[in-house]
Amino acid sequence: MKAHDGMYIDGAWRPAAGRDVIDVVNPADEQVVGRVPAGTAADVDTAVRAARAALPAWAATPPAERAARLSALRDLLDARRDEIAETVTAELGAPLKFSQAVHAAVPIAVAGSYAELAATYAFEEKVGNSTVYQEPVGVVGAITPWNYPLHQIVAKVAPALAAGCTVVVKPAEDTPLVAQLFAEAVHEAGVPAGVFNLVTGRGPVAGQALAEHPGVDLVSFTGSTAVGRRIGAVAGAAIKKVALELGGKSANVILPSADLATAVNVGVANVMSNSGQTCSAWTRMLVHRDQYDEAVRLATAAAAKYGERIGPVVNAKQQERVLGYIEKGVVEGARVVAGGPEAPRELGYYVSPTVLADVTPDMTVAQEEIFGPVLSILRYEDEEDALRIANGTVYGLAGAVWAGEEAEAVAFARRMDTGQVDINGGRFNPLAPFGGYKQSGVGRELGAHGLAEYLQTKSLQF
Ligand code: TXE
Repeated sequence: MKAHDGMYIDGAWRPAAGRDVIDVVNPADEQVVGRVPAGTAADVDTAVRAARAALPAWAATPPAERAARLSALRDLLDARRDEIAETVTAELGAPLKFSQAVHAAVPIAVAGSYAELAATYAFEEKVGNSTVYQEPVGVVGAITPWNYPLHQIVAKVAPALAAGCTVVVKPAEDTPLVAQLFAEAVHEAGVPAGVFNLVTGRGPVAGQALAEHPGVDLVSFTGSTAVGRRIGAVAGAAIKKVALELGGKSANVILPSADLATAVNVGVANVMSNSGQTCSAWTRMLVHRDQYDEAVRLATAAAAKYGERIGPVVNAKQQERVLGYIEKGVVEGARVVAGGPEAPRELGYYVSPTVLADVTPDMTVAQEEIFGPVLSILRYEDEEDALRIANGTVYGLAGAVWAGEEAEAVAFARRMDTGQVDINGGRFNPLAPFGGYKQSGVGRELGAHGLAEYLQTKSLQF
């Protein structure tokens, strides 16, 4: 794969300050597919200075012009969608079809949505005898994970640019190649030098330096709860703004009136998608006790179909972690009805699509984020019990409710402590705000709510 051996800073590819490099490995066959520089605090500092210098002019650029750059960016990503899909497949191991349909298509849609929002958003409004302005927060430090590598970058950069902010991105170590491709597209789109900067590197070095840099006004982070907590603490101490999109343990609540087979099949597909590496995945399926055995039978059959179809997990560490969780589930009394804790292949970091039955709410597999193709099926007695179980984790990112009548599902969803719920399957909406209740995070991404994270409010009274 094509890889740059420098950092994209201030409108050009520049040599890294240090010599450390990161080998990018395809988790499907363990082959090295590229090599990028591992940035240090010095690279981060250069990038943040470039972003600061570019801020006044970009913040003063009319929203229509910012929209035009985003529109050009959307079109450039669209023109390179095959290359995006191939790159994500090479560094994440995702099947090519999935990379095309999701890893390439979703960020293009999100970039398009922000091109429109930048042009139409009310950056100025009258409230009584005041004029209220929405102004850019300033320099954004964006730290992104590997699970949806391009989407995670676009979901931060597009609203930040729409708002008039300038950005430094530190992408995940495992997936820096598509980040470099994105930097090329930003450049070709005519975004002025310094408005967008990319520093590849390791989390505890480059990521930490970015989060701690005094020239950064807002840290937008997506990743593990442990690192998010740390970033939140650093930002809190500096009274810096922060947006955190962290883990999830979302419930898929199948009410007795639902079409059981559809709910189970879609539920299994949701968890296996991207090999389970989705923070919003419906990893806990909640089924009424009278339908429990049938649901387990349906889920077992559904999981069997994914055997050869899903990709690996991202690296050896994640594979070990996911298999360890399955083992722990067994030790704590869960019953494996599909897959299991053995690695299915010699080569590549694969995990078998796994379904655990007889899972109870207190088990580790029902409480902690596994981030692999592992579904836990839990039994509930009645609706109140289902709600208690659904709300009974520290997380609150997403979820699903299935019922015969939409109104019944909506009434249940309104009582869930979670940021996003799909009703009878739902459909992806790039304008719908996405983010967590409780320990799933702070702030929202996507749509107008995502744009608002990058704005601060000023009022003038007359
Ligand atoms: O995450 P990290 P990891 C969850 C998921 C997964 C677990 C571990 O449960 O199993 O996290 O994944 C950067 N200062 N999610 O270890 O380390 C890092 O370089 C600043 C959920 O890969 O949090 C990368 O760019 N930055 C999730 C980013 O943080 C630091 C997506 C995320 O990596 C840093 C991914 C530090 N000290 C994992 N340490 C979601 N919410 O979607 C690391 N980073």
